Amino acid sequence: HQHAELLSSLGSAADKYPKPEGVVFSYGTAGFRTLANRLPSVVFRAALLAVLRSKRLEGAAIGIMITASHNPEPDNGVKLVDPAGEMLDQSWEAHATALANCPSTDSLISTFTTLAAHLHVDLSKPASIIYARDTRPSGPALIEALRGALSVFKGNLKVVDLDVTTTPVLHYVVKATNDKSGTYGAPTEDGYMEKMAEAFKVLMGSRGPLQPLFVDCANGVGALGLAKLSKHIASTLPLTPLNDAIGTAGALNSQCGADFVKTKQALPPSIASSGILAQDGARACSLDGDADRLVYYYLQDKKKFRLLDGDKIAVMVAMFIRDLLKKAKLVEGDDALEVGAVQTAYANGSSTKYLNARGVPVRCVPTGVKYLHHAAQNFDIGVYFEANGHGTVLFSPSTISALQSATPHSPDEANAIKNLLALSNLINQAVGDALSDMLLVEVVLAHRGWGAPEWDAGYEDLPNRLLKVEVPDRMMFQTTDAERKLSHPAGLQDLIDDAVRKVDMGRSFVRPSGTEDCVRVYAEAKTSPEVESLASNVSDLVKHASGMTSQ
Ligand code: G16
Repeated sequence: HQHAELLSSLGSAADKYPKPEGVVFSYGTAGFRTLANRLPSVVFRAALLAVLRSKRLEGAAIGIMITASHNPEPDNGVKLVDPAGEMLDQSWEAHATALANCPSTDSLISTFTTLAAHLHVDLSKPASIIYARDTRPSGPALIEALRGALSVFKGNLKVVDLDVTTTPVLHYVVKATNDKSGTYGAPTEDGYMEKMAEAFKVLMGSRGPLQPLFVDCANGVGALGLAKLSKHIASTLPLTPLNDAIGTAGALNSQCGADFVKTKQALPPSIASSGILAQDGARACSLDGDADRLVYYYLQDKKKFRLLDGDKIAVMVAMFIRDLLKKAKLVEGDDALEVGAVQTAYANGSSTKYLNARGVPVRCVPTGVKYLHHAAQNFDIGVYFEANGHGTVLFSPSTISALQSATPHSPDEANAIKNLLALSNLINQAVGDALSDMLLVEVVLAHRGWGAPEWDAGYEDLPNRLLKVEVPDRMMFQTTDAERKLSHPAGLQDLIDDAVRKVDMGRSFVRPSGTEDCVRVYAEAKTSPEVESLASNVSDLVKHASGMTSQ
């Protein structure tokens, strides 16, 4: 009887959010992402799945984030967060896709019922949902659709609305809410800021105040997070927000933000024209639209743009942590702890070579935080960053216990252990966070006594180019070998290999984007002219294979 009532109220609620005709949805690299006006039904159905998952997991809190991160303002998206603060378990992505594509309310109800049975979900169990959105103008309407779905479950559902906040804050709150030990931190945005600020103070000790840091907020929700964080740490690290116009229509991610800087390999025009980076020792960083990506940059000799991307962050952080482990006498013998790095095919060849040469093991996985995160969990301390600035550092539970119970034999050892533990509190253990990563970078620079140029001097990036090619059907491009090779269309990989062989130190790969309707082409080579020609040749091959050109 109860179930019949539930399904009937589900039917009436779902009628308000019909699936648009002629669109096929797919749970991609970071959930569903497309034009916002296509998404109300998708958000409604994603919320249904979140409730099923929570019920299946004995009422553990599941997160729902409404964001399209780096995508243009007219887009939006929805993704689900698992109880440990990680991305939705991959085996459930297909269920999200199935619900999203049901053509009618009837088929939605029957798919929902089938899924509940197949997944052994007891619908009478309690559930708990935590949700948030970024600053996109389309957010409130999508939140309405989300609430429409949650309203179906009435009293048996606990709901926390975090309102407008960053993606990493949502992940943190989900993790902290489900943390039975009660040691991870208070499950609120304030709790998160306090936890980070406290760890930052321990790590900085008597260092600072530092020179002000310019922070490009991509005109997105990071501006709000930055202002909150700033209250806690401004006396040590003064932060100057740039591109923080969250209320200006069309401004989000436009000509600014981490994706713009990384892809264009240039300053946001607003920063270039302001001249602020010509000051002595000036450094700046860019967040993306939901503040989970970070890249740094500065002007060499006050003129030349130099990018310090996710690879540069990974290398600096991995070497810093390894040095702390050495100081703590934890790199040899039975107690040895290993630092490893996880990258994707986009990692600059020079960064991989640098890490390999210094004995840091490196694994390559497909694009997407979900893949990097899981691979990083196989190391005692796993440093994972995508070149585009997504990343974090994971400390395994046994590493934390080993650090907590280690007996130092000197003040230096004690200090190193204290700093390693503080790092595990500073760095978001659920997902990469631009703000947490920014504090991490500043801590390492302060400990090393470096400015941006000294950090940059570690290795020289191979010239590289990332292009987008809009094709009629991006799904005809299928990859293998952690996206480094194409398996389909047949024969295309051989042509790419031929193009690569024509340039010195060449490398190139092609993959369909999981967040935008395009194919991405990456190329690197010894010189800029060679990389430009390689990228353009491979793009031409892609267009030809798509039937867009005749030769
Ligand atoms: C998302 C994912 C990232 C990925 C990026 C681009 O980032 O979380 O792991 O690198 O999309 O993916 P693709 O090349 O498949 O479009 P964000 O910042 O947009 O959430």
